[in-house]
Amino acid sequence: VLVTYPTEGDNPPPGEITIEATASDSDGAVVRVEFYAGATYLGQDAASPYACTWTSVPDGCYVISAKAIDDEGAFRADTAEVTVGTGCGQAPYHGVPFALPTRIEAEDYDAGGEGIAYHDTDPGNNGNQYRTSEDVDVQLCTDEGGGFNVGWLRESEWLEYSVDAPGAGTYSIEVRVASLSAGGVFHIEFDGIDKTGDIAVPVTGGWQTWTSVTATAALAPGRQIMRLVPTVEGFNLNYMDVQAPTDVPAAPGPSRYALYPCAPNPFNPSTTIAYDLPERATVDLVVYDLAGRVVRTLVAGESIAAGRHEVVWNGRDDAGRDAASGVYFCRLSASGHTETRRITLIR
Ligand SMILES: [Ca+2]
Ligand SMILES: [Ca+2]
Ligand SMILES: [Ca+2]
Repeated sequence: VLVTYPTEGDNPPPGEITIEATASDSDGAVVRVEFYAGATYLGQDAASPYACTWTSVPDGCYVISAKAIDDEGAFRADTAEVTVGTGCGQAPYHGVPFALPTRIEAEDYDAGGEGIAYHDTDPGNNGNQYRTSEDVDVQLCTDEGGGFNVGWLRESEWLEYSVDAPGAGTYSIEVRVASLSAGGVFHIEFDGIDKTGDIAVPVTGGWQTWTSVTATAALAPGRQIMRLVPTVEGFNLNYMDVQAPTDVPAAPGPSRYALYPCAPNPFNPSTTIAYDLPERATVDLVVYDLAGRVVRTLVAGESIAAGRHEVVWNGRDDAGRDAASGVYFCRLSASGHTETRRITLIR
């Protein structure tokens, strides 16, 4: 059995689609052909030419299959991946965004097609390599590591890549380029903002004579779209090596002294006491009983750096004995600031 329409790479408009298939059986007869979109049964046909009308098909990406069943109940199936209308939109080529830092191969631009994941000025792939049903021009690459590169990059074209930055920071990007005689200029946008400024490509003397140019981009954390934009044509593009940021900003520290409620509370056998210091301070953290007697000294006059700190109280006194069930007070004293929290120990 063979799906004859639509076939792999076809792009029918949404609405009504008549799926066609041919089928034959060398030692018997084809009883019927069943048609599916993914796991959804669409219909069947008992006579050649085998066809099935699929109605009200929305834009999307589908795996269409035809299953031929013979007079002995045996079956064979054929499938075709089909994009209907605008397809399923922009998506990472490998299914998940590039997790930075990583190498992004130029030819692994997002799926989704012309005007969505890329813009290319001439139909078809001039290099006829790798993604041959799309318009981005990809050819074999003889740079170290081989693979493919994007060529025939024209002004006004662009390529998009879904990326995921683990944190904010200034990322260094090393871009692998080659240029026979003209050089060129490009920049890289993230979520629509030019983050690199113009990057000049030097003349390397050959379309497969490669060099690296480096730029930096201050990125926000999270998933975003990276877009490479040639503004002066004349170069080939192999990959973008995005490197880990060297200036990861420190998380902002606490702005004031604070002693947080112990957790858990009530507790048994232990509870965690957290406190904030906005600056380095001399800290005392002491547990008292209801009569005001010291039960346990957790921190005794230590100089402690700014930040969030945690101390665990295991319910024992300074002599290592289990404290009795009851209510206790935990007091933080740090550079003149004091704060007290109530804790209940249940035996
Ligand atoms: Ca093209
Ligand atoms: Ca092109
Ligand atoms: Ca490449």
